Amino acid sequence: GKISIVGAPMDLGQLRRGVDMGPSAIRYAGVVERLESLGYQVNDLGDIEIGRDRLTTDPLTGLRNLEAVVQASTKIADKVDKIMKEGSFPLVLGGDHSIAIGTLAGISKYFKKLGVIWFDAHGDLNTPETSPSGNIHGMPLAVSLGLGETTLTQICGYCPKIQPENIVIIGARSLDEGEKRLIKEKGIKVYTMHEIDRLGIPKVIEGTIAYFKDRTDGVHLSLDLDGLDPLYAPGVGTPVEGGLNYRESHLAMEMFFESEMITSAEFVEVNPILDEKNKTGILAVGLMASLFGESLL
Ligand code: DIR
Ligand code: MN
Ligand code: MN
Ligand code: MN
Repeated sequence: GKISIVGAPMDLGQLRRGVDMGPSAIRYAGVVERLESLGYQVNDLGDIEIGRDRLTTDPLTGLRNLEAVVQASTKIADKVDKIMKEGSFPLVLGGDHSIAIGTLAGISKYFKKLGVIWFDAHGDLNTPETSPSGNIHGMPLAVSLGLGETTLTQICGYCPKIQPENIVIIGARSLDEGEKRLIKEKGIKVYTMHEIDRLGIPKVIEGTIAYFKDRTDGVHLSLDLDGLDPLYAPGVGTPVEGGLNYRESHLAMEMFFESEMITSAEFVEVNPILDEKNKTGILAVGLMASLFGESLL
């Protein structure tokens, strides 16, 4: 198979500096060689250009760096669209999670019913009305559902990108009040850490795969490294205690590989400035290897 890697050095969706170096950290951890060793033809397309004009707050919506995020999202979408057209697997490296707005905009038109796995401590389901921060990285799942700021929901000229019944959130443990309301209102499937603790990760991933089986024709994996416990992924901007451990996360990736269901992926929020000797970048590459079939034997 063919994998096309694209870096999205985005840091405008939140306030911490350094997450724009995420793609470099992941490349330095050897992503290309690791995936090539599994037999893939890997094409690294380099980084998308992200505008540098920060610290603007949209007066109407309170959103930070809105203009620049809209422009970058459009570029990400165009790049991912090209990759899809060529029949290659898009693997996007973040960058903060606002890049998912562009990724999903580029991908979803290739599917009738695209499924999305949102692996994250957070729901990223805020709108300008419910956001406690004004940070767009807390909004990409809502935006993809067509909720919130129009210039974001209308990227690529169509809206919505996904349907609420085709989403599974895994690892949630820090949901804002407005996000909880939206989850209940739309009936979004969520495995919080509570369900993960009760069921165990094998049942959770089997449940996710079974849920997608008949209702989707492709599945995008959007993996925020803060879904893992900060013990294993310290290099993230908004760490939350009580996350998935190392083997649970790898097992999830291994089971997704076995399902043959995943059609695109992104790994986000790697921040080398907050990291310990690139631990989180190295972890991300290991998880990608498991997702693409690296086995223990
Ligand atoms: C919070 C944090 N829910 C917000 N979100 C984060 O600002 O909307 N998402 N960190 O990854
Ligand atoms: Mn996130
Ligand atoms: Mn998160
Ligand atoms: Mn985050």
